[in-house]
Amino acid sequence: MIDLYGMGSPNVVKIFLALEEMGLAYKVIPLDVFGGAQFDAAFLKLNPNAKVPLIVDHDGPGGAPYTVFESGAILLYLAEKTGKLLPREARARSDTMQWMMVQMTGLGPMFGQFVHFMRFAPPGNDYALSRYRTQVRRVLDVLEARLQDQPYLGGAEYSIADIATFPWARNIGALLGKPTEADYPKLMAWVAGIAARPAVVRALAAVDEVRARTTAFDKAQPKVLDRIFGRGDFAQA
Ligand SMILES: N[C@@H](CCC(=O)N[C@@H](CS)C(=O)NCC(=O)O)C(=O)O
Repeated sequence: MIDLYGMGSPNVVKIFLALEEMGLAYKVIPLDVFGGAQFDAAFLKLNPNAKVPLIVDHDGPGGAPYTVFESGAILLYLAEKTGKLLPREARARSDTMQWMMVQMTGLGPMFGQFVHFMRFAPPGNDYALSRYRTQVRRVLDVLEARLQDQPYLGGAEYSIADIATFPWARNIGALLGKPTEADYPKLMAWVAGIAARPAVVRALAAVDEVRARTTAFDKAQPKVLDRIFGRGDFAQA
């Protein structure tokens, strides 16, 4: 059994998608990030970095419980554990990791900053909004080009590279406010194909349940938001 600590954010959605696709038994432990629960002492013992997703695998290496945080590390851990969603052949395996890292280091952080300045920052951030929107679109262009000649980001097979990217890519219409089918036809077809997978349908239903059990970002206390974003009383510079 695997405990999954999280809420409904894209980095957590990745792990729901992987657990469902791999057929692993898991229990969801809602962690109320916008209520500040990531700063509780008990959770900080599991993840000193105070973020979700996090898993505790009660049947970890050597049969002992094992804790893993960071969504990319969790995806790799689960893929190694099950032998699924990460090809064995050396080139395909490395390709898959490379495209997963494009999400981890590019699309995720750039999208995260874009959403921060769009939703959470005080007004007057035209430079930041333009910079992060441009960077998001640059990475999306790279993904669109990749999908011109490969069905999946890693190559021939559905993999953890797709799982890492889908939770962000499925929201680009809402976030970028543009006719995305025209801009990203291959990417949007890839999103639609993944959204139709039975494991993805189950995972997104489970995400809706955890979302209903945790505080929505727009209901968060100002102090909790200040702490998450390192501003106000929590600013260090
Ligand atoms: N690089 C981390 C990012 C995790 C992350 O930023 N998690 C957010 C929710 S999506 C969180 O827990 N934020 C709480 C905080 O920053 O206090 C990963 O991929 O797991």
